[in-house]
Amino acid sequence: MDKDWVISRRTFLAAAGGTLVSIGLPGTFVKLADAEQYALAASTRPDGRPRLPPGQTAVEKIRNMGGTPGTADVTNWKLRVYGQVKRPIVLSYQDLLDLEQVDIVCDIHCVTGWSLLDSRWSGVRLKTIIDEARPRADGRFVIFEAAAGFTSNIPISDIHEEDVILAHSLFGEKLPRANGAPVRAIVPDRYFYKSAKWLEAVKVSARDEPGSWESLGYSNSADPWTGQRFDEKR
Ligand SMILES: Nc1nc2c(c(=O)[nH]1)N[C@H]1C(S)=C(S)[C@@H](COP(=O)(O)O)O[C@H]1N2
Ligand SMILES: [Mo]
Repeated sequence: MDKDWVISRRTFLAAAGGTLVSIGLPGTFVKLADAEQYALAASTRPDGRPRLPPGQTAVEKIRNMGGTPGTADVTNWKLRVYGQVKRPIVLSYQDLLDLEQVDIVCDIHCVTGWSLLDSRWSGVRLKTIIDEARPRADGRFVIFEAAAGFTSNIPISDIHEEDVILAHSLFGEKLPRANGAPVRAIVPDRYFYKSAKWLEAVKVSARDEPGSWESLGYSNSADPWTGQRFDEKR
């Protein structure tokens, strides 16, 4: 097992203080060479923030962090868009493919300390889908609802980010089941626990509804650049 990973994982668990469940499964990951890590940490994004947020290590491949999958059959899959909307809709997988498709290249950051830079996802902008349902003025949050009751929450203003999408493919191939097939959310600039896999519904809500990990104490804003992985006890 990689030495840095062992250390960062131990630090992470210590920070969790035993009151929190750790996100993800123990295991190894292949990190980039040290020289590359330092170069990445020193480089900046167009918005001026460092490419590698504090405490993150860049890895070569996406990890499978577990969770409970939903249906494996795309013909059975449905996406419900409801809540504070004027026109609730239910989309089939084909409906999703018939909407405007986008390809994005982004960095993802898991709260356990790994980042996958330059990952390429394909799908539909979340904004495209929410616009179809015509959100009401008091709809201020988006709640992702996934298989087995998993949820996560983001402010509705995030939908204006071009790279917040519902993805069906990773690096040009259909998503592996473990990584959320048929469809998952991708919210690049927040810790990866916001990016619900095996998505089943998108709810527009007037109030914030902390999701599965957020309710356990993981940061509700989930901004990787603050380095703050947990919120003070709410
Ligand atoms: N439905 C569902 N989505 C989920 C999770 C989960 O347990 N269930 N885990 C989250 C967490 S903590 C992370 S880090 C990412 C992991 O995605 P990956 O397994 O594709 O790396 O999925 C997020 N989405
Ligand atoms: Mo995570």
